[in-house]
Amino acid sequence: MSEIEERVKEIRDQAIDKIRRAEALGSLNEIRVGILGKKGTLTQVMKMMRDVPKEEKPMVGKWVNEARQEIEAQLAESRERLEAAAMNDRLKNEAIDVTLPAKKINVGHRHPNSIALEEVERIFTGMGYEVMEGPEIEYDEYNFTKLNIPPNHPAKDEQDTFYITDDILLRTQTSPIQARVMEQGKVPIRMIAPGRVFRSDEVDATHSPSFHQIEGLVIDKGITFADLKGTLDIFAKKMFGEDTKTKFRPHHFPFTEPSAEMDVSCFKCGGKGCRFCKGEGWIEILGCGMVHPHVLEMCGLDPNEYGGFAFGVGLERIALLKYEIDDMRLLYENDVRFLSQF
Ligand code: 2NL
Repeated sequence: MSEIEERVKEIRDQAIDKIRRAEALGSLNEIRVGILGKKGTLTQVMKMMRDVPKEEKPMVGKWVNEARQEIEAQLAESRERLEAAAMNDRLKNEAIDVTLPAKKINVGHRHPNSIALEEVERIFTGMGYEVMEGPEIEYDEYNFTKLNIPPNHPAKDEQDTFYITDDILLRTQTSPIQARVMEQGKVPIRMIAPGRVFRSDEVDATHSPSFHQIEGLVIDKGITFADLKGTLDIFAKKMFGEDTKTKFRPHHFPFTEPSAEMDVSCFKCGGKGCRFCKGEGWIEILGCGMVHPHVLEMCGLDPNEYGGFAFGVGLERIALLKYEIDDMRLLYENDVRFLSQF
């Protein structure tokens, strides 16, 4: 056997052995370069062809080509084996256990205020009312003056109202929304004005410096106190149950004349008197009245031509009653364990 033939066989045997024992795709490539690359062992033999006598060249070429083919076949086989192993490893490491319970999705819960507000809105929009909003930061003029609350009125005291400047404040009621709508002069008006209001109160079970109010306003020709009573009676029945009775007690508000407070028969005991209504049989729900002629005038309407009624109800008060919550502070803590009960 010639020296070249022996060298080729030796390269081939060593190569095939190395390739068989390769344990990673990376090292397999290094082995391939070491044999078949530019400076590879088998490539070196091919370069020796220059010195081989002419008649032997075909023979040497054949040995080298055969060795090359065997090496490449072994390379392909090993590559396949290593790729399969790598894939198996990945499948094992990245396996997903589809039998594991899914992660719980926390979707939260609507706030009792929001649920109660939506109900009030549904009742009044069902009677043709529009829902209108306005700014929380208001002019003194819209919050007080146009609502017939004069400069010396106790409600205007800094003890009760958050002032930003002498004539700008945080609204203490949502009536300024209605004053703004009246001022636009598009009559008749049937609207409710829900929103956040602010009063300089200490926090306790029934007070908060920031709470929510829903006011309502109807303006047209020939509106009477009977319209007020009928409308609010329907509201009470839809909100607290069809058996609910209403009672109107005289009251005073600067922006209405006459004014009243409306009670509903206790929806727990039906009016007999219980712990819930503190033995009264009645629960106070809202304030209302016929819009004061001064208010109409200051908002640009002619009181000889137009009139109407208005009312105001505390949203928290409705929510606390409806869901039998005994402390207003619970409504502001936003503890989902509390919220998800309603
Ligand atoms: C209450 C009393 C009330 C009004 C609000 C009102 C608004 C305009 C004109 C006249 Cl623009 N009145 N609003 C009327 C009577 C009572 O609220 O105790 N709310 C919690």
